[in-house]
Amino acid sequence: VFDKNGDGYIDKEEFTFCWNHWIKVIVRPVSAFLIVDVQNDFISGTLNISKCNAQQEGSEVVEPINALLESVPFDCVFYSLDWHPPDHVSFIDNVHMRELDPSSPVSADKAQAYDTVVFAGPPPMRQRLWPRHCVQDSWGAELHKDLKVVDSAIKVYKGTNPDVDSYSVFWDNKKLTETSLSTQLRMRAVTDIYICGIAYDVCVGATIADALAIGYRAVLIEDACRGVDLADMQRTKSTIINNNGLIINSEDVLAMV
Ligand code: VGL
Ligand code: ZN
Repeated sequence: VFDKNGDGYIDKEEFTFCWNHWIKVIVRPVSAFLIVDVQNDFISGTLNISKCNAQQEGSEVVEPINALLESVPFDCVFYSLDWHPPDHVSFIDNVHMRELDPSSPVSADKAQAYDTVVFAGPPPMRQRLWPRHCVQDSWGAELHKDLKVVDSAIKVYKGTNPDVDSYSVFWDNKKLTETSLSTQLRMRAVTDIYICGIAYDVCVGATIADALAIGYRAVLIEDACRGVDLADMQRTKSTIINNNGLIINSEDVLAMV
């Protein structure tokens, strides 16, 4: 690599040139673009993240995601959907359906949305409670109407087990069951996963953590993410960096084309 300024760094233009004409040819990366949970309930429905602590506007992810889908030749494109049955364990209005463990910090009668409780085991299970959201086949579970869905889209449904929540698109929170994602990625020999969507500090964060643990080159497209809680988003970012994930913006991906 050239380092034409002689300062020990190569600039973005040089890197893009090297990547396209040389590095990519040798390394032969296979890319997947994974768009996490860009669903109505998180944007303008029952779990509207603009009403949460970070007060972020979920619909703002649509524009950068559509721009990437239009210009970047990803080898495959995945859309995950939070897809809960009506009796799902994460819904605040279902908290009386299951027994709580004595160690639960809040009782069922006092529990409110966004509290964390502990359900009885074995083993006891910590669970954050959310408003009822993304119920299977409801409007709230649909992808945002302006999100481009490519012809080759591969949809991955998660959170379908009533008794276990599922933040990562790879695994449920107890690691009992894998979604179809890993098999699909292996079938296509994917090496690099570009991840974005909602919520940065919940499902996006859990998914990129699993991708890195499995050994993928994982890239978070930060300007195409919106989150629930600013402190949690900062923690998610640090975890990604500490585990050798990359954090970039959509314009950086567009500049690689
Ligand atoms: C999510 C809370 C509950 C997410 C899903 O997609 O980030 N957050 N269920
Ligand atoms: Zn959910």
